[in-house]
Amino acid sequence: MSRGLRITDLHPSIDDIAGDVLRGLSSMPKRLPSKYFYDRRGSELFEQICAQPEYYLTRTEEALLHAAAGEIARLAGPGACLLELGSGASRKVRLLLGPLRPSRYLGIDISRDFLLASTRRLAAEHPWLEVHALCADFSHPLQLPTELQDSRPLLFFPGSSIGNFTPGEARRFLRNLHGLLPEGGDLLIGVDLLKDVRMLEAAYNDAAGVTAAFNLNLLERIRRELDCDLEPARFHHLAFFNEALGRIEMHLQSHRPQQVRIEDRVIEFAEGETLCSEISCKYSVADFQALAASAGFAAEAVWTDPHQWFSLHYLRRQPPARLLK
Ligand code: AVI
Repeated sequence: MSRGLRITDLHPSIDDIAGDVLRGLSSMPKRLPSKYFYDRRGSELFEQICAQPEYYLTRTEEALLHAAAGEIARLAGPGACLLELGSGASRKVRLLLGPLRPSRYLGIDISRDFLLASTRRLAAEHPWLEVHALCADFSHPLQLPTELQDSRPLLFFPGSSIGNFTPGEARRFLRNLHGLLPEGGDLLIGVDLLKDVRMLEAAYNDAAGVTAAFNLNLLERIRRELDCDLEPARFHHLAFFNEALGRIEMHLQSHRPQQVRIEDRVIEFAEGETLCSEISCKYSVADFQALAASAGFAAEAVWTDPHQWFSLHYLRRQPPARLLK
């Protein structure tokens, strides 16, 4: 008998999306928040990206999780409450459930339909597990459902999604997680590492064009959900490594001069002008540990693959007194 699924829905409203899009497109240089990639189609395309031969991140992190699951279970102890940020298809967490035997699982994602489908599947496949779903934009401070507030949590944030924040934003985000976790709460986080530029750029320019479709789907979503005359076909995908900032940048580049009406505003694009749709920061192990320490998390363990492509960090929340100002 499945223990069923408990759902909390805090999906962003159309007004939130319109406000964010207009703010981003009115700024110089133009940008859009990458969290809006993940409508149903975007989440499906992201799953396809993860299977592309050039996108080494997913398979490398999964191999690390597989190898480290026993040690992770030992560090977390039995009966923890496993919370997953950006749970998507809840695939990676399956590698932990057997060894960890958590008392509860909470999947947190901004993509509502995708979250509900994947947590329903997880609940049906693991009848012994209490499964919760929280649809929320976790780039804002989170509140856990009340029934989970008294359990000992292990927060799982895989995929190097922390790289989609600037280092300053990442520090603020980690501080928010520090505030969310009780004393002794732990954080298991996947972080992509700096490496050869050609390999990094290939991962965001796959030969099958899936990343390009994922990037352009952001415009498709805006065209569909907001009152506007945006034409995705007038833009193309661009991804490159910014050496100075140690990050991949994804942009959408306008083929020609154009005016786009969104709600009651007109946005002008020059020929070749780009809007930045995502950054993906890459770290060294030491730099990431220093960032985590500045947000109140101490390194308990770190695993890397033999090529040093990807890292998995087990961090322990420190008491607030040790937080650096
Ligand atoms: C979710 N995030 C960690 C992915 C990344 O690699 O930054 C999103 C992505 N964008 C293009 N490909 C994958």
